[in-house]
Amino acid sequence: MITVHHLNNSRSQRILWLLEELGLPYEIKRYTRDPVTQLAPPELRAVHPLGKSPVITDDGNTLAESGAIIEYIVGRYGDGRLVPAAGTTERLAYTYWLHFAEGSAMPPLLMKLVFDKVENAPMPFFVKPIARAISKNVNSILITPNLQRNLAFMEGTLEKSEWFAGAQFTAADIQMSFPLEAARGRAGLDEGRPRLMRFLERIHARPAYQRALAQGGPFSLTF
Ligand SMILES: N[C@@H](CCC(=O)N[C@@H](CS)C(=O)NCC(=O)O)C(=O)O
Repeated sequence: MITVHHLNNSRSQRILWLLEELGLPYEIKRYTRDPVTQLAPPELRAVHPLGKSPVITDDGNTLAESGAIIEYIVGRYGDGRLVPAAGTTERLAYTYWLHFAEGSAMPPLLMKLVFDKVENAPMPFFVKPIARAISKNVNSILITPNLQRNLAFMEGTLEKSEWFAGAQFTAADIQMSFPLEAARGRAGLDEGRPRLMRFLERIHARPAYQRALAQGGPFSLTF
């Protein structure tokens, strides 16, 4: 049986959702973020040296990295579900978006989170203007342009097809959900990108998404 090492309000929510979509049995071992730092507790490092979520254990295997976990579950237990057939253009798109989510979409979102925290962190009054100026610069030169380009690119993709890898819902959509939830929660994704907003509505309406929420606990990427 697959064990999902689940950190509350985190990327492991995607793995619960995938398992619910596939109707596979699993058990959850729960970990709670530090309420101040939001970091994972040290117990997660006993499962995998990096101590990040998600991690799964299954049949003697310990796997980290959402994309690798998704490939493992879909490849081993999916019976061809949630992945386009090999050799198709949809499969190429599937692989691309599976990697894009963590490789390209998440870095500017994470940078935004960090620099927003720097700007609002308690610090001596004479340091604040310097911290604000650095954060403003990084935001305007690096973070915002990359975020906006990524959002425009994703919006453009969903103008051409209903899901990221074509007409069918796939595990790449599950992987793409996290950066889009994060962009909605803390990086200004709004009705200016209607296709991305409809994507979020469609995934939220899926019964398996709802079942995964009930299993995983409150999920809100606004911090
Ligand atoms: N690229 C990795 C990122 C893993 C990651 O950063 N997970 C976050 C949760 S969303 C985490 O464990 N944060 C707590 C910490 O860094 O201590 C993946 O997709 O699995």
